[in-house]
Amino acid sequence: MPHAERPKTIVTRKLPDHVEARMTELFDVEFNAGDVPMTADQLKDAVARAEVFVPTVTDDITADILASAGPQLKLLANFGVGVDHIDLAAARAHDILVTNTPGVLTEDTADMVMALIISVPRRLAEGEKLVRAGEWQGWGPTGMLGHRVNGKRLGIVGMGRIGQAVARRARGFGIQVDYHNRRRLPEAVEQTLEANWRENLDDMLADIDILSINCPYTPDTHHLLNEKRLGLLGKDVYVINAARGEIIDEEALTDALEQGAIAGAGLDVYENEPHIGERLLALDNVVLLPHLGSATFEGREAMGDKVIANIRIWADGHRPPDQVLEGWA
Ligand code: 8YV
Repeated sequence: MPHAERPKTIVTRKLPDHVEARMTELFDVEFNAGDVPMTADQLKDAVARAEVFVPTVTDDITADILASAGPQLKLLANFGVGVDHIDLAAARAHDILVTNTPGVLTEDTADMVMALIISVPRRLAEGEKLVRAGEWQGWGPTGMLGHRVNGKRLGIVGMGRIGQAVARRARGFGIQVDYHNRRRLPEAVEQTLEANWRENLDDMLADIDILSINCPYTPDTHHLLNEKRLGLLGKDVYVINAARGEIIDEEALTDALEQGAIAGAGLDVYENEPHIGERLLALDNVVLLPHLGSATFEGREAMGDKVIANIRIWADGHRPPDQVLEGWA
């Protein structure tokens, strides 16, 4: 059965102009022009009034927030692919569908991972800081040496869309690819990607030069890279994370970096965004980015278009194309 023709839609953050303009044409929509993340009370007020709610990664949609949902709230159309900030069981208990925006940010996120894979071993951020500080004394045969990436072995944890896009790029740079994923990829896909499945994560960690985290954050992947697993990495290994901060025990990672137990890290995500620990900020052997994975004009517009398509198709009485099911990861 079709839902309201212009469903009451509340969006928690400022979206690209094109997306907001189209939403205004189609829905009875409230935006957040100030773009300040909503407080818990504001989120509760919004879910109490909306038929469709559009959150982002900065909104913690807990069972407590959803307890305030009015019976009219039927669709949570997330702007973003990761839905770890949404209590899916609570949404289901309230009969609320959840959708996300898969596919359209794969290439941008993989580009950012690849940028970190190059930047950290080749010391791009350190070099840039040196130049800007006016401290560069000129070229020298042993100046600012880093590690070559060509010929090295990359271990990818999580071989979904983004992991596979990282593998394709890495092969272009002459990097060997191992991967750990709960499910092995079909042989034909493995062959195309030239990627080698490692059933045992710990064994893979002991064999690689660069580790890239590309799995979703779920209760199963909380602190997947903990102190013990960090201890399996060699001292020349680089750790890259553009997935979710909570997959790595950030304190243990900082210890390993401080002690020189690993060579460096490239991080786009953190355990308590936007807070980053002082110890991590003080390190030279890290590149720290502000959650930029999908931050392209093209990607964010495409994410908005997906949100709109999900709402439209749901409003017409159909199952939205990007419905997230429990056990999604
Ligand atoms: C998004 C992301 O920008 O989509 C995701 O899961 O991590 C980001 O790239 C963000 O989540 C928007 O909600």
